[in-house]
Amino acid sequence: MSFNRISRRQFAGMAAWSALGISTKPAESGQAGASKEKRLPDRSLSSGFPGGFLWGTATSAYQIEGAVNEDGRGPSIWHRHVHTSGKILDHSNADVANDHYHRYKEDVRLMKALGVKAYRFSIAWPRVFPEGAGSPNPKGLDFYNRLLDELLANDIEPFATMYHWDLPQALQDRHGGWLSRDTSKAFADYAGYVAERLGDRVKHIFTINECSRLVYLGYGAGSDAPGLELPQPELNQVRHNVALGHGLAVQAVRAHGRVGIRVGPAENIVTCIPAIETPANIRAAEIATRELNAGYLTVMLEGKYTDAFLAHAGKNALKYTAEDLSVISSPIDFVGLNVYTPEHYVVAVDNEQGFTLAPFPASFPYMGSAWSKIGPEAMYWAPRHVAKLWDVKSIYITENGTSAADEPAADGNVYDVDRIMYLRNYLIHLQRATSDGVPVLGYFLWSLMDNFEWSDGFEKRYGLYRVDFNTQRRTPKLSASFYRETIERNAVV
Ligand code: PNW
Repeated sequence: MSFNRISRRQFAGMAAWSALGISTKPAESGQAGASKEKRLPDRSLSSGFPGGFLWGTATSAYQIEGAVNEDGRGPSIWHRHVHTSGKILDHSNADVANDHYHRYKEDVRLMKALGVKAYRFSIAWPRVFPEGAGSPNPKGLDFYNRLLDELLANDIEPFATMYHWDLPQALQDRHGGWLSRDTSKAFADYAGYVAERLGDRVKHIFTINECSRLVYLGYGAGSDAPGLELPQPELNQVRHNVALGHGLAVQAVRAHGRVGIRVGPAENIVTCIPAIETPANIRAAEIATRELNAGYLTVMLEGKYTDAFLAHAGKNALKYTAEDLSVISSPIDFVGLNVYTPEHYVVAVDNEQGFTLAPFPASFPYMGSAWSKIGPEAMYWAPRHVAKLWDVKSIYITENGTSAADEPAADGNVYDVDRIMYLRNYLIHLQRATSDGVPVLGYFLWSLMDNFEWSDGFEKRYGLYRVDFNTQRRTPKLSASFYRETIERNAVV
């Protein structure tokens, strides 16, 4: 029975690919024959990416898995938030979402059809420890065992994120979530446990996804779970505890994972772009990058808070020890960067801080989400600043992508040429970075498929595959073909 269901879906998927004029053969098996060679443009080598550049897609657990009550999973703060806060745009929840928990094999086939060689996913902490700490739930971990086996059988390398915002509700109830360093410690215990059990197959681990967003939107603005609006002193402490959780998890992964396991953060750095690329503006943008990321990447990589950051915190300054700072700055193997948008255009000025942030004109262009300004240069400057400021030798772009209106055309296809425009331009800047020697090793496109977009519910679509949430049917958008071609040629197309 399940065979019939799968093959029907598979067939539907294949039909959709061919409607878009794409061969359904997996890219890597399609050895370029003579006729195929002919249609390749005559590109100079400089337009390509380095050999071995890793192409991937990304998702996160709560946004796709569904099955929130299955196999002993405990509730998360997001489960509570969507069911009680009234803050989700379309009043939806992710109880089912993409039903990936049951359809993961089909979803791995979608990846395979794109030709990606890597997949970044997150592990749901409340599946593994339903109470956040204490007794583990082997059935919850088993889902990731099945997923890993399926990925590896398809030659797709797994990159696991330990925390993509779905904190076990029990830890929120017990000690206010990240307001307490008990949560930082529980996070490290969970990360060590997972590294020990999955480390035979997962070689790359990201600790926390976007510390800055979970702190600000979850505990400051209150739009994300747990929906709190804490005053500044507490918010500072939450931020510090999250950074501490990152550092403790780095240590736990090394202590419990196999020799050679690699670990680092996945941060949405505040990207500062030199408004005009003069040496003075470039220097000013570097200074701004260091200061505006002081509570996150800067302290993780330098082991200290900057003077300006501490002065700004003033009487709200946080409580921490020298030992905390050395934990937070535990050596990492790579930096993951989520790059979506240019936060600031910087101009050098002769003031105390050495820079000014240009105001955004009302005419500045945006993509589909309220915050998503279009600034492809962010994809060049974010990794370049990180490499230059902190001498980081390995960088992954852990997320990049966009929401778009994605209306199916009369023929049923989604011709998302705006998403393609966005991706092409960001990738041109990524290519500029790699050819300048910026050590970016791989790129994970957000997202494999449309999914639950947090407080925007299902109203914003980020996928290469369109998902009909009534039927769970996945259909490739035109951008899926764009990405597949890019991967196949290892060059921007
Ligand atoms: C990321 N910004 O969030 C998250 O990691 C994903 O879970 C999410 O689905 C994706 O991007 C798309 O939103 C961000 O304001 C949210 O710059 C906001 C920003 C950046 C990233």
